[in-house]
Amino acid sequence: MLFSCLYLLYIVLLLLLFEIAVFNFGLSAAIPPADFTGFLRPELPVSAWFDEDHNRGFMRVENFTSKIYRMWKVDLADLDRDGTREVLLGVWLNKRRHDEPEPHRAVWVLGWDEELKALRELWRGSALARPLRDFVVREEKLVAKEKVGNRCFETIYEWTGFGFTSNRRVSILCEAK
Ligand SMILES: [Ca+2]
Repeated sequence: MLFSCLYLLYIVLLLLLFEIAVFNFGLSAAIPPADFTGFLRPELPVSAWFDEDHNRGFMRVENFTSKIYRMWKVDLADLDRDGTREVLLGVWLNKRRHDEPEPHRAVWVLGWDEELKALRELWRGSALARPLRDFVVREEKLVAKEKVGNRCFETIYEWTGFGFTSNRRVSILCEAK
């Protein structure tokens, strides 16, 4: 049942993708409002659409349409401070880790490729240091909400160019969800 629902959603998204492709060729198509909008730079708007369960989706930047990701969140941060924001993509992964049932949440980083005019996957981390529950962007940094057992933490991650390193972690109250 679950799989048939997921398959149906997958097809619906593919159809959406097709509609958007048609739109690009100047034909009319109804595009639902994006679930996320932002800017890589003022002239580079980003939009993202999610399925009903918020577990799959895709992004658009200019004329580029990404593939469908098993994604649960999109945010933007200029991690390397070069003036163009990167995409922080919350994804579901099946890869096993010792401290979490699968699937689990992870964050990937996508960057805008000026030559290809496309989003490119810069970093596909299998996991951060601790089980991830959510993340936000603060001062162009990734701030992860993590949970270990019954304890919750907020960890600030710095981008190294090849991945993240965490240098500050504080205990926080666990949210109900
Ligand atoms: Ca950047």
